[in-house]
Amino acid sequence: MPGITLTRFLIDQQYQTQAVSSDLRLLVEVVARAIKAISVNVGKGALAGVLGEAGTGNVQGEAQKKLDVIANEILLEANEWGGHLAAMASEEMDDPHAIPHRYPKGEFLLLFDPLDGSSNIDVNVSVGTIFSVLRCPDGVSLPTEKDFLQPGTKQVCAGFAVFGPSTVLVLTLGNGVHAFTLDREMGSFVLTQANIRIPEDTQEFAINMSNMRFWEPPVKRYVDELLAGKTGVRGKDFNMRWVASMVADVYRILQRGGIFMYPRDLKDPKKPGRLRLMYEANPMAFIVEQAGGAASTGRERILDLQPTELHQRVAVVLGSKNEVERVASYHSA
Ligand code: AFP
Repeated sequence: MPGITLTRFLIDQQYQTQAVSSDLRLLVEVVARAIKAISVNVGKGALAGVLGEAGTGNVQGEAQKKLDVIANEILLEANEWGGHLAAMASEEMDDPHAIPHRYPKGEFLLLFDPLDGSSNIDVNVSVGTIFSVLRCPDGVSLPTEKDFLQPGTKQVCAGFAVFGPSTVLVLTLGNGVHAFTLDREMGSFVLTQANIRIPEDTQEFAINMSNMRFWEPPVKRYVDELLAGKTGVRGKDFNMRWVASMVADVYRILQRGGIFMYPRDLKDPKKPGRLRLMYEANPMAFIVEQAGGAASTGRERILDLQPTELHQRVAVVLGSKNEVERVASYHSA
């Protein structure tokens, strides 16, 4: 029995729920096709000369990798002619990308981190793509930055791809989280997990320990308790993972539970965190909550935040519900 392809799944969703319009279905199909193209480029690695620096910088002031630029271009080109978008925004671009006048426009705003985990590209560790979908405000034909500044609760769809041993697309349309694995021979994504649930408890945490001296006291307390293991107040041992590709850490948490933390730290007091709210934290928070987990800054629910800037950063604590709630309780203690 052939597996259910992404196309079949989306058509089923469209007829079963009103949440998936034909334009939203088209959007997901187009993004999935772009993700396949990015996967091909990532998979070629050194053979295609796509490793290393691009020699340019992005709005974050970070040196861009060649694959950052390639992935960004693939997503822009794939999405600008289909008539499903009003505009796009990317980690790699200062300002929103308007749909060229020669193309029809649609009702959605697409935001993405085209290649998450760039620092892992040259060492052949899993990287990925993260995307978020909002509705364009009514009556806005030329969206500007302010039209993107909607809280995460307004997302109609979110997803990410992990380019690992297999290429997996994780998707939520607001009614559960589902994973699709790329069948490279057929060239199609096939449903491999439906209605993923994150265990409410865990014994695995993910954080960049090298920042320990910069953490705020509630985070320091929480991690010290994990490290104390069964000899401490938690009464059980914990394991640690840190891939430095959020897509890989979140995918693992969807599979077996865990807590991922990139908390506010004092390394750069001007920055409230490292990760970007609009195209990293919000889509991942939507997915994690849809899978029964929780996503907080430590002080408030990520999805409730009212954005003030397109590229603003935020502290992130997400994953197994009971652990995220414990961290939040330490912040309010
Ligand atoms: P890059 O895309 O610049 O590699 O950043 C990846 C990331 O945004 C996220 O995917 C990781 O969880 C986190 O940063 C890794 O941060 P550190 O390099 O400080 O560990």
